[in-house]
Amino acid sequence: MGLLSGKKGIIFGVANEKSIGWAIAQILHKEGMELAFSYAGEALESRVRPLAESLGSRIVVPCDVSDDSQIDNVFDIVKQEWGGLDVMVHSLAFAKKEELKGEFLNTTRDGFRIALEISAFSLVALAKRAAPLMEGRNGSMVTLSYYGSEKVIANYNVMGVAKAALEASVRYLAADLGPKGIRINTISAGPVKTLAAMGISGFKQILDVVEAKSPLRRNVSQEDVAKTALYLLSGLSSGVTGEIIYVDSGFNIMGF
Ligand code: NAD
Ligand code: IMJ
Repeated sequence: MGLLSGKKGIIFGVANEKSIGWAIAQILHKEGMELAFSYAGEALESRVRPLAESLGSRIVVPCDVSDDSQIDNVFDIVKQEWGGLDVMVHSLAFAKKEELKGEFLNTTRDGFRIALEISAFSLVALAKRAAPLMEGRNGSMVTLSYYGSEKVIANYNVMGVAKAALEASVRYLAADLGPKGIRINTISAGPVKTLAAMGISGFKQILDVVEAKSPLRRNVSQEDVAKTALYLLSGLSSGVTGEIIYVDSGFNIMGF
């Protein structure tokens, strides 16, 4: 019997086999959970569907989180197929690539709106639809953040502001969802080589600094993050909500 046998979960934010969301999906599946996947656009269907099917998932639905009708459609399907939901994973972010270089001072109105809408508001929009399906089932939700929400990291720019909004949203959502028996937490992950880290100037240097300076003297893997997600999404963390759990080799605790 797995830790999650008979439970149902939905994952938002798998793009390919390197995605943090995919590592989380695999560990949840290993513990017996039945999974549904959403993908961001037609172009990603051919990547995500085979991955989902390899875990025996029957529900694979398009969902661009900037479109309320696509979000409604996902949860309509989940309700129809499963009648309820135990777990939701929000593992997505987006800012225009021009915003992820140079000075934060140059952030545009549109760049700010898009980054915050896709990367932070989407959690609120998804939680609003997931919550009614989780009532009476001790539901749990997890989202992914990064240290750039609290300290200035070169080039992270408006994504740092979006992650600050995401982390604050988790606290406010935790307060609203707690009385319904639903928990929500953030994992603040160290840098990981995924699609979201591709082409980011100075990324290799950041990996090197973590390896040299973090207490564990190594970078974290998608599997390191997934193991903490399993804890947060299972009954092992039954008393934990509204928190930020760092999976960063301890990098964030260090001063000079
Ligand atoms: P990834 O590129 O594999 O995942 C990002 C996902 O966001 C993709 O699946 C993409 O399709 C999705 N997405 C983008 N715009 C979307 C939209 N409009 N609608 C729906 N989905 C959309 O990269 P990843 O590193 O696995 O990122 C997952 C999460 O982890 C993100 O929140 C990211 O900020 C966070 N994170 C990543 C790192 C890192 O170094 N890779 C570190 C800390 C936190
Ligand atoms: C992203 C940009 C700048 C510095 C960065 C990152 N560092 C790390 C990341 C140091 C670790 C990765 N990260 C934590 C993210 O949240 C990435 C989000 C992201 C990445 C892209 C790249 C491609 C694109 N838009 C993006 N939007 C968000 O066009």
